[in-house]
Amino acid sequence: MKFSQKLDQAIIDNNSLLCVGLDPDMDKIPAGFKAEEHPLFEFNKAIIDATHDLVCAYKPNSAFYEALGDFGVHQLKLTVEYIQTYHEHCPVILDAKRGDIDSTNNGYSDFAFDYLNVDAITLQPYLGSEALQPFLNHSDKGCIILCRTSNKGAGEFQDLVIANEAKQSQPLYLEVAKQVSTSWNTNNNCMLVVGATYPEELKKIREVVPDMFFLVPGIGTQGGDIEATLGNGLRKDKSGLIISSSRAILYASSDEDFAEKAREKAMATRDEMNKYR
Ligand code: OMP
Repeated sequence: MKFSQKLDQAIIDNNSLLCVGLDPDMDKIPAGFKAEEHPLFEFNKAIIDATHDLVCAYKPNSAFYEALGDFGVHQLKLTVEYIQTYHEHCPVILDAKRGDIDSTNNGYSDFAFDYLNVDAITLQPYLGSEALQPFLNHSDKGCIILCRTSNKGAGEFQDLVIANEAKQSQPLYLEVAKQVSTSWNTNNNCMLVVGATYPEELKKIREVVPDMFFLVPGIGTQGGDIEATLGNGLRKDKSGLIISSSRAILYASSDEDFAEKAREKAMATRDEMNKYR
């Protein structure tokens, strides 16, 4: 099934726009896991089992697995396999923010789509659409392009005012939004990353891109506001957002009740989102 269909179905089935970020950190997971053969995987498994009926997607960030070398990457693979075997309805987004010249991107896309078999990947747009073709050509997979990121320094380049081909001036992030939503999206498989920490920018992007899905990280630990995110980012059909939270859910408790508390936090977050839909 195409990523976009799987996503739409999960949103309906679980009545949820919440994506749980699977960013496990050996220093933060409960101490009991450290003796396990696959500690990150076992922790993820408990989180997935506790939340699979509350989410529209899972988003493992590759960094947390790569940090541990092949030991970590193996557990990323086990995590994706687990979701696809036991909770097949949940799409998996690999957060890797890849982007290089096209021949190198072949390697990155083989890793994500053939080896891991994820449904979507995050990408950075700096090298342009020509370079990203190895990802964009996968019409069944989601290509989620950084547009306005959630970090404090996001504006350093993204806010620079540039003149486009028609000699109109606008911030770089809006030009990215326009280009991705039109010329990059010939396979109808592109989405944008827009941080919840910048609701005004989110509103502007939604104005120029009324139909596209946005992946919105930054609620929870980074302080993004759920009401403003929904108010400024929802599409007319009350969908169009994948709102992601990692630490606030994964580490809702550091004790033995961590999975129960993660479920409570995920449910409260999903329900708060639905209040504003
Ligand atoms: P929490 O702050 O713990 O919810 O984690 C946020 C997750 O979203 C991390 O995996 C980040 O790498 C990712 N992220 C951002 O925080 N900001 C962005 O602008 C983009 C992403 C992302 O692409 O998901």
